[in-house]
Amino acid sequence: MRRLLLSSIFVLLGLFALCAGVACGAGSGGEGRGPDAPETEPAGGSRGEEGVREAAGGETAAASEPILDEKWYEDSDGNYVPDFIEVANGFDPEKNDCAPEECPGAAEGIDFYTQPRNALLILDSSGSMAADDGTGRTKMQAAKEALLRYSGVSPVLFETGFMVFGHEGDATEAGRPESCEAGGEVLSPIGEVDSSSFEETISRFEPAGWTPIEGALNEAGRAFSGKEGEINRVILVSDGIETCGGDPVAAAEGLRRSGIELTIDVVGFGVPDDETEQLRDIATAGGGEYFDAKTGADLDRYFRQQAEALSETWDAFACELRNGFHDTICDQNQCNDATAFRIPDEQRKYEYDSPEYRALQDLSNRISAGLEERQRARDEASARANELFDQHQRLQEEYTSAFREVYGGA
Ligand SMILES: [Ca+2]
Repeated sequence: MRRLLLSSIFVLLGLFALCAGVACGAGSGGEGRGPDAPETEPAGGSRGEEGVREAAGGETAAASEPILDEKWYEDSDGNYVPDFIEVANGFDPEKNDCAPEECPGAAEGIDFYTQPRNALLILDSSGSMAADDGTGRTKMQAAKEALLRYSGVSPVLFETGFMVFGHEGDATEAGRPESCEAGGEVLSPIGEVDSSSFEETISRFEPAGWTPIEGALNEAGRAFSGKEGEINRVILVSDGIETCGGDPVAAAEGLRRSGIELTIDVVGFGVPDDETEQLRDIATAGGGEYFDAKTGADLDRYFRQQAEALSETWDAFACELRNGFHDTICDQNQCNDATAFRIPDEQRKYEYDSPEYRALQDLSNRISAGLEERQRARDEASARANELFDQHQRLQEEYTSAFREVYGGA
């Protein structure tokens, strides 16, 4: 449905783009742009009253009294359409009524289609993950199931990697050195997680030792080597705080400063209330968010939300497309009304080619030229949006199919 709607918007955008070049110029008293119509804006980008006064008066007005009534020169918002015409049409002359809608997240949304995207999933395999998740499964079983489902979608959205920590040694004091020194181990380098092999990957470890979060984050930095400047994210799942004496908050800060430009989201899985603070601090230091998963079902819900993130990206992007649509019609209407009706009506009061007639013609040309200039900018944006739309459609098809297979209806 969404796709259909957006396709329609693109068709409409194309139609309006066609109209824009024709309608607004053709109505200007039967004349096209005059030989002395300004081709560009006044130097210095002056678009206020002085700019219009100069334009409307033409060369003859440069050193003399304005030719037309004062109201024809009042243009508070600098779009060349006189204020009184805007008011008559229900527009606010003080501001650009055709300004784009705010689109929070649109820049990130567009980045999503134009930049390489990488994600590293990091899972705690410390001994406490053998505890019950509240539903008769171990926390590890619940975590593996949630990750396995997510691995069916994640590779469509990100080049995905997987790391485990706490999986060596055991949870005794004797097993601590081995567990802590092992730090994090990348079992699937970034780009190598795929739905067909991930089940085998996560069968290779079981809950074992301590919790070397700092070691894992340091290893994560190496896993992103060569991906500087791309979209990089870490999702760290842990059921407790650092127990190997490291400083994971400092490690997260270090990663943020390393030039990799990654974000670290942290999921606390069945973490006691008095232990969530450090995990929250890691997320904050990593420029990411903390999510508290009390149960395995919460954890699965979290990863499902991550899998749904493409929809949010798309919403921001669609907002940008609506802008082009809205803006075109709004601007076009203002231009048409002035150049096809108001100005020709006024011109009929004067002799053809009289100073007043020419001043009005110059104003009409200026309004049309302003619209054309804005239209050119929009055409460029529209071409760009078309390109992104194609990319989006390809990704969307793959994503929808993967999401349905894993989570059911999208
Ligand atoms: Ca105006």
